[in-house]
Amino acid sequence: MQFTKEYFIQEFKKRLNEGYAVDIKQASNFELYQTLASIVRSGYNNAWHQNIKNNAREGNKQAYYFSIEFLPGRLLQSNLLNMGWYDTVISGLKDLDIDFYEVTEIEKDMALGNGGLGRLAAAFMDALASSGLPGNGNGIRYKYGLFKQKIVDGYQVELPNEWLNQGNSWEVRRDSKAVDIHINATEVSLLEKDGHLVPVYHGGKVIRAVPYDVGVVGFQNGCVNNLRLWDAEIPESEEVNYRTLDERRKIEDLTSILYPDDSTSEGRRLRLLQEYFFVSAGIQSILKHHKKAGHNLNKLADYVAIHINDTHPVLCIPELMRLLLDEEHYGWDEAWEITTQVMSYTNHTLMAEAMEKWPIHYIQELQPRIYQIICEIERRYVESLEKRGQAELIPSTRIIADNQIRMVSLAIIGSHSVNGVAKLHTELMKSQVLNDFYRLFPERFNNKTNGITERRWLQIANRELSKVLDKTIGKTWRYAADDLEMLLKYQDDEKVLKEINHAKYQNKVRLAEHVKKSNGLKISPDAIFDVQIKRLHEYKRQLLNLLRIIKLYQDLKENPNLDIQPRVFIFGAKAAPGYHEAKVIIKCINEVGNLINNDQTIQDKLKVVFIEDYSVSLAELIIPAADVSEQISTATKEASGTSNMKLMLNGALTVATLDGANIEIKDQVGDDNIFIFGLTKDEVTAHNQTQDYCAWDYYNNIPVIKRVLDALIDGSIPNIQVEGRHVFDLLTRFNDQFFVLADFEGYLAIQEQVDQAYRKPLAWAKMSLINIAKGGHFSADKTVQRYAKEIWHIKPVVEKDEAKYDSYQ
Ligand code: CR1
Repeated sequence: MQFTKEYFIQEFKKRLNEGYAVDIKQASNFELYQTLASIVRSGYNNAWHQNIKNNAREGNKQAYYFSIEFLPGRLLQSNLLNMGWYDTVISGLKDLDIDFYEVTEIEKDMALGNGGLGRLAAAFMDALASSGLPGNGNGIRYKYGLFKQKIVDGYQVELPNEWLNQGNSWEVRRDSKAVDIHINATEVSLLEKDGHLVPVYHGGKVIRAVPYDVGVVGFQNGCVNNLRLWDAEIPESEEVNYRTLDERRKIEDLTSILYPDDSTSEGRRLRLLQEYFFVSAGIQSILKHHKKAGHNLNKLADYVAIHINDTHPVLCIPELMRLLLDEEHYGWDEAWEITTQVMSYTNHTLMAEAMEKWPIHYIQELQPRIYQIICEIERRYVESLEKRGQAELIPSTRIIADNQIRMVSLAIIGSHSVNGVAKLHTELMKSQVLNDFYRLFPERFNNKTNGITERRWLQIANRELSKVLDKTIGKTWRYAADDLEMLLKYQDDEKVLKEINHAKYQNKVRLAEHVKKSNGLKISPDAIFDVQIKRLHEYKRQLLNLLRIIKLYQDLKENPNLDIQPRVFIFGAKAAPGYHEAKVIIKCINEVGNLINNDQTIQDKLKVVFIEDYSVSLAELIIPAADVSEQISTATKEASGTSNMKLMLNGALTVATLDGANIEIKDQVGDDNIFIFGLTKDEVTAHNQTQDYCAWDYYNNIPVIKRVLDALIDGSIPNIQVEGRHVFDLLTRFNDQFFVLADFEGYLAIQEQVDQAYRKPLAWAKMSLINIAKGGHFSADKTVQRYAKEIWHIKPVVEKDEAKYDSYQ
């Protein structure tokens, strides 16, 4: 049946009454939201079901993306958009006198991720379905997503994010697909059974993993894939083994919180248990499915590709080996062959402290059999290098060293593909950090530059700009992102440039309204909106931004009539709760903000806004309103970045170091349409090698630096006696590990250019237009298509066919 407005209205009224016994006038936004979500679900359930059946029937090879984080944000709007129902629903609700956007605000963000890594995983889910590719997610259904951030007296306070309190409209619990997981055995012995040696686990516990599936709706193609998130429960048969409340709570805790740290492995034992839990559940369920479909496990790689997203799911490798050896009775060599053909791995960071290493005894306690298997992988690996005459590479690449398991080594040794997430990152991986592995297995290494869900970031987040695009270049860009390039023809068209500026202005008004409500601060949409939104990390250098703000403030105090463009500095950033320096920086940003925002003498030329609890939904509000995008990490440190891509796509101009994907953005837009500054990777590498960097020299020899740093400790910024000193010390006594001072003057100079450029609205709009036009380059659709072709060897199974979601009844 056609999904028409009339049909929608009738169905909406009917379901609202059936569900809540109210009519539209009485209904709360929550009831309206639930009703709408139920209609949407019914609209794709059939396609979802069919998709699962088709894949099984046709024996399509499928990819399984294992990730400890998924950060989809809200799903209502993107599902509607992808189903092609968006306009019909909005106009139907309007007829019923319901404000659609108010209803969407009810939905809680699905925030099961920390930052870029989790958001990328969610983008890939959308892109796989939208490309008609059979690709599924496998992760954890955390009861609390990423913590809720409050700013109290300038400090970050972490509160639980109870996103599941009112249920999740998009999930389906699938009891029949539950699997059991054995942990904490004290001993494993081998017994002969039916002519095979099988391991017998002594002691320990069994946990039941229950999947909650979320349908991932492709963009107007009828393809609905599966995101499977696991919850932990105590199986009935095991109740007696959990005698105390404490023991029961341990199982609840297992899927309770997402570790709020995307760069170091926190929480230790529980975190490792989470890793094994979702890996074992996922692999068991894949094998079950494979066998049920009647396929031989020898051919697993013809049907299944398993992707290890960063090292958190690396236990996939020994777990698959365990199942093949112990349950399926394969010999080692065959099992290893199957495993390495199936597995592939993405590295997301080269920061040494973020490379996961687990103490041997943690793994032994968790699952002794897994430990045995890792030891055997290690033994054979070492032996093979000795045989190849490459024994000198053993110490740096082996899996077990210093009583620890190195997860990166296990990932590379057990996979057929290892990729980085931007050209520079892959190059650094090959030439520096993982060079020894590269020498051993050059054919495994490849690059897959990250991408973004452009539909969400333009069509949903930036409706103002979308309208301008429709009017100017037609609507094909809505499904073919490369068509945005058609905009280039209009780069000197004054009318279009003005419309682009006007759209930006409206988005700024919207953000200003939010800031008024959330921060009680009035900001002017005429000012430059200068945005840095990302996790708070020293290498991302929010501090560099802050020092510049202090500098401008000092200049204005000296000369209140200084001719500068008014600027609003907007920050959104969460710090890992255990990351002291990051929290100190948040406090300093907020106190500098308090000082500046309340100082009448500077005539509103500067404002500093820290938007608390940065999230995907807030990003959708902030990004369309940004004029300037701050991408200022120390060269070599940011693997890729993805906010850089979202911001350029929305017409913000990038102030950037030559780091991560910034380089590829520069290659797209050309040197004239981006503001580049700072040390290059070679300069940073040289400093690190020669250890010649001396932060004190910058402080002592460059007056502007001395003046800014002194402000941190001389009381001129109130309420940061401790924090200001801490930052001062980081930048001087501890020798400024991230070269903030080295890049400071270059940063000031480039910001001066930004200030000048902003004075010419049409020239600015032209640069902005070029960024928008080139934004299509970073579509996640294209990125996953490359993974599909070059790593997973999967093919699209669904062609574009809008009508498929209309089989609505
Ligand atoms: C990187 O820091 C990258 C994302 C997604 C992050 C960021 O530059 O864009 O991954 N890495 O690839 C990360 O979270 C644990 O590592």
